[in-house]
Amino acid sequence: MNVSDIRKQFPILDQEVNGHPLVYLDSAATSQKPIQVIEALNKYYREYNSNVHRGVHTLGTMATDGYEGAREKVRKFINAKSTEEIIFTRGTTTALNIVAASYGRANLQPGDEIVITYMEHHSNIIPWQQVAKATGATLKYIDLTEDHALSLETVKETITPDTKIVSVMHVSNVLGAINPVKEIAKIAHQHGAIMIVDGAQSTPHMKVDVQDLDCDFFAFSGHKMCGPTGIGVLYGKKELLEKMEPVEFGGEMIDFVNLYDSTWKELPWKFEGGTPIIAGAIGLGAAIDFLEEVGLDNILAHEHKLANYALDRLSEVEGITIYGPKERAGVVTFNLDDVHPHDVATVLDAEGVAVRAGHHCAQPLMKYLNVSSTARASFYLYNTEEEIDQLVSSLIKTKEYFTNVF
Ligand code: 7TS
Repeated sequence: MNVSDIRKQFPILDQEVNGHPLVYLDSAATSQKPIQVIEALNKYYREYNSNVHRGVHTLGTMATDGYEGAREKVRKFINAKSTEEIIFTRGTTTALNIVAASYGRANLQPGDEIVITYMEHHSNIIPWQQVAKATGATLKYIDLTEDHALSLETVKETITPDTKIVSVMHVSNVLGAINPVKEIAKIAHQHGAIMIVDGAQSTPHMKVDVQDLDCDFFAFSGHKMCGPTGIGVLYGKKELLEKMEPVEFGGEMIDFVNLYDSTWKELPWKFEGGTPIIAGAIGLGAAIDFLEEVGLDNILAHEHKLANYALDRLSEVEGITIYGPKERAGVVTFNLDDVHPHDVATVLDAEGVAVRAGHHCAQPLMKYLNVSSTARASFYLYNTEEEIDQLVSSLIKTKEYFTNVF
């Protein structure tokens, strides 16, 4: 993989921020977009913008082909059996909310358990809190190991015959931990529970095969994998989706509408009420083409190298605490002694280095780690070791600045 060729395909990277070359280390929040994706959106709006599934006119047919063609690209990308199992949503958050609101409310009752982990993103916590409150089910957390990973022993201790739903992130957006979701799915199924995977941080970086994982639902966002904002995917096994009620009602998702009741379209459209996210889906299709051309195995290997390099180099910074396991995806979360993470991010920004500071939408994890917030550098296929060197030298400056001034 030639990173300098890849960088040329991301026009946004070629700029200065605050008088320094931009070092973008915030791809876990959202990735940058290659020309191919920008061009696909441009082409759609310039040449065949139209609504889908209704008109018989030429542009309408082209838009429908683009939208449904993107669904097939997604199906292949995650190796689902059928496009009936691919529902376009606004993102991971919406996808997880659909499962909680539809499957959760219909299948849970008092005494049932929902099992998640302490490292989850808010979008894989709050929908379950809400469904637990509505149904009387109990929400339980799988504990973490000393180095902030999951152990299958603890998973086995937490999941019981009362567990009906297990929902776990594939890769942590804070710790970089890569969770053994295939093994967890096996344990969930042995207890008669379903397995949901939050794939927001895995699909951009590694090959995902939903049949191999044998998960029942899998959620992800386009904007973290070189695609546009506002598009994401809910994969669900057909036999489960068929039994579920839609959560949004209106145009597009109906078959017949009578005065007092209506019937729904077949899968996947019954879950896609209203004019769908046409441009977003077409952009996501272009992002998938791009990622497959580069090769997900190459992307993973590159990020693995960057993560190891970053762990080595960052450990040279005096007073740094790094969170998460050694074996990790391209995410490094840290704190510098006595310097607030927002101050770290502000000083780094003055040097052109973009990192995220805050609770990373994981307040229960922050509490677990006994911190209020952290700084986080996250890497993608376009990042380089030189950028990590820049991060480290800017951090050393930050540390010196705050040691001298305060
Ligand atoms: N799950 C995980 C693991 C995430 O990292 C995120 C977003 C989401 C769900 C929600 O995705 P959305 O596209 O629906 O918003 N994570 C982050 C982050 O780490 N920084 O900003 C957004």
